[in-house]
Amino acid sequence: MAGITDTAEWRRLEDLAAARPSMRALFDADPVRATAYSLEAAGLFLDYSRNRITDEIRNALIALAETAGLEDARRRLFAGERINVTEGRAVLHPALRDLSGEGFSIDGHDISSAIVRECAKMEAFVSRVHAGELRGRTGKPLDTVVNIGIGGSDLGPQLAVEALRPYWVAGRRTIFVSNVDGQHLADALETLNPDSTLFVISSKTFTTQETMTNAASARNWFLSRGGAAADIAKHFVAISTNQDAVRAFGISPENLFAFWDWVGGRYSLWSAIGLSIALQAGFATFERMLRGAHEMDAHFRSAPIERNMPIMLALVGIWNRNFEKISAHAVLPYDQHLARLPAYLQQLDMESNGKSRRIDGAPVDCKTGPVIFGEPGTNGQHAFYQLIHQGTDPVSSDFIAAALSHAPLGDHHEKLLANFLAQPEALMWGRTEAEVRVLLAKRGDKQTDIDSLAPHMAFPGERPTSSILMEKLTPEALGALLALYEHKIFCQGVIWGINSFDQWGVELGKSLAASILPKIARVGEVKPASAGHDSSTLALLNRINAIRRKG
Ligand code: G6Q
Repeated sequence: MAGITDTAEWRRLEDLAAARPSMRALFDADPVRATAYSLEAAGLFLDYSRNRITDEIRNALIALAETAGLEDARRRLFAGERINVTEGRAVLHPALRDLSGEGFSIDGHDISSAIVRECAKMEAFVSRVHAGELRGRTGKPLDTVVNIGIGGSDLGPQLAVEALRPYWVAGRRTIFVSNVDGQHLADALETLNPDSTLFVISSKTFTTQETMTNAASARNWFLSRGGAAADIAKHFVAISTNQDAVRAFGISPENLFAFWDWVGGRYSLWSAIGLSIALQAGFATFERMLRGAHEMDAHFRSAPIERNMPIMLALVGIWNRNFEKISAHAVLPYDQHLARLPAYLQQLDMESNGKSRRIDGAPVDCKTGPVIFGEPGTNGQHAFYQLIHQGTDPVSSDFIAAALSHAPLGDHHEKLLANFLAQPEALMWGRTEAEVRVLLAKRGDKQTDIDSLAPHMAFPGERPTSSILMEKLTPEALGALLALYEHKIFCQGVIWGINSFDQWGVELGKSLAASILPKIARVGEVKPASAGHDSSTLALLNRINAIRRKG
């Protein structure tokens, strides 16, 4: 099967890239460029004008998407076809946010009614906890939730809980425990009262080592603090697709919230995995987030390519990755409540598109997903932005902000927004050495100082950025933003010809440590020298065991 790089559209883009004008030139030539290169959808505004894209390049990118069969792939996704071919699964997270409860099926079997049923179960549970109808073993209200999960069963709920802080139900708190490092759970347990804590064990498979270890330790802690086995039902619930494993853990079916194999882990915050979100911010808030995502789904499904926000964001990414040859992409939310967005998108993007095989098993013929990193603005400005401005490898970036703040404190938000606007401008225009010399002369520097400083203070510019603006970080805006990125990543996967929905690298991680675990000594235990590993692993293992022997 021919790859995407064999197409005339790809070659055309390579030709266009070789002669692409600078951004400075594009902005100088067109005073309304920002209008022509921006879009609005589902309460979000996207300005992608600060990329080295001309009308011709944009048309060629659209042609590339058409050649790659993007519209048909989108249809197949929403039709519930088993597009995750290596796992034989459909990919229907959009069905979870269709509150009308209609229209989604797999192989002719309706799935929407099961979604509606599970949603109603979640809603009833959340309202009974909030009303104090469901209480702990001693009759105390359950005011604290500990979400035990990892990866997709942790990052999404954690991001949303933080992002929705202004909507929190008074008097409630949620703690996330993910790492198998016992310190993570121990730190959380230190702050907990077992009588008022609800443990939410979130695991699609209910076999993940970290989650099962943390869940078992949490249960032991609960039992050692006066809880009886019969009290487990009041303090532990599970969210999983694996009913048998949940039952074997000791959680009854009434306390199990189900989801399905067609919900990928990193796309699961819209399912019952969002229970922690609803418990912290209210079910109505959770529903508003679903509604925002649904609005983006509806836009993605129907808007023509050139007006389609996820597709255009994907095409800009393809341009930067494959034709500008940029291998790192920064996610820069100018919003403290979106502090976990970079980590969330790191998983969503790198786990989905960090692939080097095409769907048909052949090696890919082009670069795929970039390295994603980021921190909230303005913090990042005082740290890694230096490399984005003046490093040897160009980096592309997404700047994200809300025009209105939930915390209108003094002039903080104006200052935040000023930075949100200033950085992309500086990254694009840069500053020539001649401009620096004028600046330094104006401030009265000596000629010798000007000569030595000017090269250091010059910036190359031409660093591509896209800006995403929302009115306010509402549940709807959050939902739309996350759905925007989900669809963007899907579109890029289609163009690169890869399966964005499997994760064999993660599966490897899940099995690798298992063979080494029995060889690690418990503190004070003498373990004979181990074999069967390379000399590096062996030396480290023996050193670890020697230290642990001494205790
Ligand atoms: C997500 C990945 C991965 C997964 C975790 C947790 O798409 O598959 O991050 O979410 O490994 O898996 P469980 O939910 O099965 O515990």
